[in-house]
Amino acid sequence: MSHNLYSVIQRAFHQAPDRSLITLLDGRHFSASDLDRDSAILASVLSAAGVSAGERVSVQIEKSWMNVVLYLAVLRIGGVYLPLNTAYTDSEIEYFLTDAEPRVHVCSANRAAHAETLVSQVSGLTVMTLGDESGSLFDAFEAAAGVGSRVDAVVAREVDDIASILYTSGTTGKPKGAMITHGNLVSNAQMLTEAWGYSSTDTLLHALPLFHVHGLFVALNLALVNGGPVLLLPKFDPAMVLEGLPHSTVMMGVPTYYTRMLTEEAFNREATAHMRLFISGSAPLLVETSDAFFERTGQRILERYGMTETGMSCSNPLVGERRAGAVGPPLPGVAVRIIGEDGNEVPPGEIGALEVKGAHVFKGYWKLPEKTAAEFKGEWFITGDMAMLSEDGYVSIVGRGKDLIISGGLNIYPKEIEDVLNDQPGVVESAVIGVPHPDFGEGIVAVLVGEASIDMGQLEAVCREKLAGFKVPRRWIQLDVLPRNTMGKVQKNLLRDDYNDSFQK
Ligand code: MLC
Ligand code: AMP
Repeated sequence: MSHNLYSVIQRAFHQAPDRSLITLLDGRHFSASDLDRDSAILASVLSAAGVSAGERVSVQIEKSWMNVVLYLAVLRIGGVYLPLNTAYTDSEIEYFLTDAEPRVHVCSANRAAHAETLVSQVSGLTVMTLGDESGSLFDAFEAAAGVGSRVDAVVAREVDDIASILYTSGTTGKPKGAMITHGNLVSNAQMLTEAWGYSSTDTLLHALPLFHVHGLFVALNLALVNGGPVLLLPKFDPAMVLEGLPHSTVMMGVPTYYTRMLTEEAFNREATAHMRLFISGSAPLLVETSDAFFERTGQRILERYGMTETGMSCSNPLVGERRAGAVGPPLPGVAVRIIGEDGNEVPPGEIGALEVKGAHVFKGYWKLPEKTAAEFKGEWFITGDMAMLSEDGYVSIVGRGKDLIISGGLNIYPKEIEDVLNDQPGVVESAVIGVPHPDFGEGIVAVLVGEASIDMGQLEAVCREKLAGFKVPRRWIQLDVLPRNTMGKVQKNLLRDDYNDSFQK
């Protein structure tokens, strides 16, 4: 029996081939049999381009229905899908491609020239472009359709075979590719189906990007394995969400989506009356946002917790108390434990390091066995989050053991920005911190030590060139020295206290 995720999705497609599964706001829609056929056609194009089982296909494109088809096509030929944030700069892309060595890189037309320059560094690489029904990959798809070329067979995969690599930064060094298996994705989709009562009668309002775990593996996979329709928005936009709500039953988002919806007067009980479930994750949902949402709509957002390496681990219950400020009990099949500084489990009510275990935990970091080993204790994965368990089994995420900023649901590792800043002339050292931000949850502040003549505008320009826009600090501070403890470690907590109000209006 094949454990290819596509086989699971295909079973749902076959149950209702004519059901409209992807609908766009402009009225275009695609049935289950359209997706099955189109992914078989695109699979033939990818195979002809030399992609075979286990090989990577990296993808940096705007969200579109063809993006969904491409994802399915890579799965069905047993390839490894490697999505990349559209905000990543050319230098960030260069790192990912040289590290992952994809056979095919699919990008938007405006990024192709740079990607082509990497062909000499990545052996066997082919660059193809894809827009919304345009680009060389789309042309090849149409040509293949015209001559009836398709690969219908779904390549058999084992539970442990890699379906996807998602890069996640780290507190030290360069981003690491998390190897996510077919077994991980199938188990996550199954446990979320059970926990959230998801079925083919649900319509998912899909506003998230398709290049991270939340939009791809939580939202899209859940709908696809259930054969449930998706209203695919090109991006998060409050007006589009308001348009889609009366036709949907479930929405998923990062907390910023919900705080932004609350600024819309039209977002009220009537607008949300057709919805059965709003889900939040990727960053902490403030109790005040949860309460304001409840007051406005009469619905309590269901908060869940996960990460790239594990998919989803905990969720508030569908039926029962959705506790604001907590992420709920572990999902079915997931074990959690909270470890104190002495290495032993702490009792309920005490804070410790959160570790998780289960079929949803990834296989390891691409080409980095030592880093993988360092983050596991046997089968237990060390999440890097600090948490607390209540007497009745609810987990609360109370902080991070890792030096990480989460802005608008996107992870930013200060080390990556500090490395760029520390390389600049005149900068002696830097500390990058996250402080409360009314829209993004956390905003980035750069604190620098260096020559009096440092030009902050110039530093910002360098960051913009090297780093994705969401990683560029928005506030700049210069100090004579950074506060340090007796061990010589920079005391970021003191800096966070001092600059806590940087983004308050
Ligand atoms: C965009 N910008 C951001 C930002 N997103 N700045 C800080 N944080 C962010 N998240 C900046 C851009 O650089 C640009 O500035 C300006 O905002 C406008 O860009 P935009 O693209 O038009 O912004 P907008 O559409 O408003 O996007 C904001 C957002 C988006 C919140 C809608 O970031 C988003 O959809 N976030 C969700 C990310 C996500 O999928 N997270 C899940 C990860 S998975 P400038 O100056 O550069 O022009 C995960 C695991 C789990 O964490 O548990 O789910
Ligand atoms: P990523 O590495 O992008 O997958 O992000 C995973 C991280 O996001 C986790 O390790 C947590 O720090 C954070 N996170 C995800 N969901 C939540 C949540 N509901 N509450 C608090 N933090 C969360």
